[in-house]
Amino acid sequence: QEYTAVKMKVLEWSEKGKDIVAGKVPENANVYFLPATLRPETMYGQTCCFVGPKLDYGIFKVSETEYLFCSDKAARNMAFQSVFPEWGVFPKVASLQGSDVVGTLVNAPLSVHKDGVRILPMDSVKDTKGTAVVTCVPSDSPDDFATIRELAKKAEFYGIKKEWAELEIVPIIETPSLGNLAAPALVEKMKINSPKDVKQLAEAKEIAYKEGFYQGKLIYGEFSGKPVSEAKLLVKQQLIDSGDAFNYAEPDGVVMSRSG
Ligand code: ZZB
Repeated sequence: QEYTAVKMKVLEWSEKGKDIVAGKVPENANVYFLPATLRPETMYGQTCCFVGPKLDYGIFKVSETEYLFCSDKAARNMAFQSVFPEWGVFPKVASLQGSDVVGTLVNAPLSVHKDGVRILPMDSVKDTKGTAVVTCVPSDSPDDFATIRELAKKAEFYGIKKEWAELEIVPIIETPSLGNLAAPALVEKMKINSPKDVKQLAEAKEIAYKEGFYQGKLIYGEFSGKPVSEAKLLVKQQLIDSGDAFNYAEPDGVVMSRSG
C-alpha cells in the first residue's frame, strides 16, 4: 500500500502531552503528527486528526529540530525508507498513549482551517495499518463524518471541547450522484447513526472511494475543475515539493495478514 504521510506540525500540546515531551524534545524543535492517507486531494477539507485513544505511540527523532509522532511499527518501516538519517534506526525519545495527546493543536497542510485543527479520539483507528494516525475529512470520508458527529454529541464523555469537533465542513469534491458532500450524503442515505455501524460504514467508504475517484471533480483550490483521478497526483506532488508530506509504503502481509 502506497500512502502519503502528511506532516501536521504541533502548534500547542495537550496538558498531558506537554508534560510527557518536556525534557525529551528540545523546546525549539518541531514535532509532526503523521497521518497516512490515500486521498491527498481531500486535504483541503481536513477538520481534525484522529488517534486511537488506547493505542501506543512514539515520538521519533529525525534531527535536532525535527521529530515524528506515529506508531512504532510505522517508524520501523520508515527507517527502511530513508526517513531517518541512519538506515534501519528510528530513535524513540518518548512513549505516549493516544489519549495523552487528545486536544493537541496541529497545523493541517492545505486545509481551509488555517488556525490549525485538534487531535481527537477515534476508536476504530487500527495500529496495524498506516501510521495509526488518521487525518479527518468529514466531507468525503463517511467514517470521519460519523465520528465527529458522535464526538460533538458526547463531547463531555470523550473529554473534548465540543467546538473541536465542529469545524466547518467545506465542499471540496463534486460527484454526480452524491453532490458535493459525499460522506454526509451517504451517512444520511444509509441511516448510519454512529461509528459503531461498522458494516454500513465499510460499504459507504467503498462507494465514496469509487464515486470520488471515477466521477469526482475538485471544486476547491488550485486544481479546481480537474477530475479527482488527475488532481490526486498533482496535490500529492505539491505537498511533497513544499516539504509537507512524503511517500510512505506499507509492506504487504509481512507481519500481519491484511484481510481487513
Ligand atoms: C484521508 C481521507 C479522506 C481518507 C477521505 C479516506 C477518505 P484503506 O483503503 O482501508 O487502506 N486510515 C489510514 N490509516 C488508518 C488506520 N490505521 N486505521 C483506520 N483508518 C485508517 O484506508 C485508507 C484510509 O483509511 C486513509 O485515507 C485514512 O483515511 C484511513 F475522504 O485519509 B484517508 C472514502 C474514504 N475517504
